Amino acid sequence: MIKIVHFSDLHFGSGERYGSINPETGLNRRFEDFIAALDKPINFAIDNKVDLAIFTGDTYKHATPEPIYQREFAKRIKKLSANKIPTILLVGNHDVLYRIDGSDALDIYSTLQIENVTVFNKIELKNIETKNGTIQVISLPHITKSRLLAKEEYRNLSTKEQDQLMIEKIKEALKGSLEKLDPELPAILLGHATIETAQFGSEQDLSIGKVFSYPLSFFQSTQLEYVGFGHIHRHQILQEKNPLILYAGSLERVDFGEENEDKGFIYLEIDKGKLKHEFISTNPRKFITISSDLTESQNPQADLEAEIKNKKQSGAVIRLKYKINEEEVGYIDQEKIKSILSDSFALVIQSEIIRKDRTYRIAELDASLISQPLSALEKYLFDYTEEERENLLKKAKELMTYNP
Ligand SMILES: [Mn+2]
Repeated sequence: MIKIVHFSDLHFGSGERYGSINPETGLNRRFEDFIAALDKPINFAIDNKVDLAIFTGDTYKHATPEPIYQREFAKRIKKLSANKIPTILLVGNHDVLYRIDGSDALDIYSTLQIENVTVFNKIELKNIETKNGTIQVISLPHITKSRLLAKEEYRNLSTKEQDQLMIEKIKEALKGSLEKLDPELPAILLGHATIETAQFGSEQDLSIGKVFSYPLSFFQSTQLEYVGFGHIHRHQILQEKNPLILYAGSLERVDFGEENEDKGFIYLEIDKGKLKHEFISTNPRKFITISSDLTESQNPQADLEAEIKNKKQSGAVIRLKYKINEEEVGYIDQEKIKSILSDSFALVIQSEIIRKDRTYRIAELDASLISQPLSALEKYLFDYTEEERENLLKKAKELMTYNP
């Protein structure tokens, strides 16, 4: 039996707008969250002495990461290597620079030939040796046009035709790899891409890009034990068995779009013809939206406080949204609200002020009344009490006839 940990879409450097600098470490506190999230699969792999660790791409926010992001990732890869856990790094779209040199953010691990680390940056079939036997790995990293197509091949094609040509070529390459598989040994396919039937999370924010998608049928080969993908941040299972096809999902939340998505990694036990899998949560930072419509409220402050106390959780990133009538804005004590929420990890307050628009309700108040200002005023004051209206009209008359 081969034990595997599969994690994906780390994106160091993302989501930091909800973090402040920790003065003790000098690091953004959200970056510290992302590091802690990465430590979960790494430590799990070491504690459980797994046979193989897999990362399916998107290491950083960009392919030109700051040294601090590189260092913290490298430390963890070094840890796996030092514990003699074979580790696969598959190149994702955020790891690639769109340049002709074909370099990527994971290159350094193959260039330095880190022991027990294998980088996959093209479609290929490789045998990985583990302490419990050989496993065959077919890789489908993020594919760039310039790597796959010769210029003369696509020069005269539309973008759609180019994509079609690429998909055809990739299909052929995958078929070639599948045909070469040894049926006696377990086989897995690892990818970083969009599969047609997958559901997106909120990663549009991370410029997931206009990358084409593959039909699920490309991966429905019974020669495979497991198909593990990265790219889409929402963990999801696309096919339960023969083979199991899934997205591991990302390790931490980036924004409120992921409020209701759990984050984690995959633990697998593979025997030829048998497979067990489990999603293990990283217990990502909580994101909580508290919404309150106070436009009908008799006591906006009290109602808002009640709603906050009902939903708040200490240590969460809180987004407080409330809707309030313009004339009641002054009843909200912002400082008190902030102090109630002072144990939040981060706080965003968004108030929507409903302005009373009088004109739209007063149909008769039109240009014909220009020569009769007092009648116009009377109509304008339609929602005042009788007494107020008489008072105001009296004052208006006084003003109009005022003669110093
Ligand atoms: Mn990606």
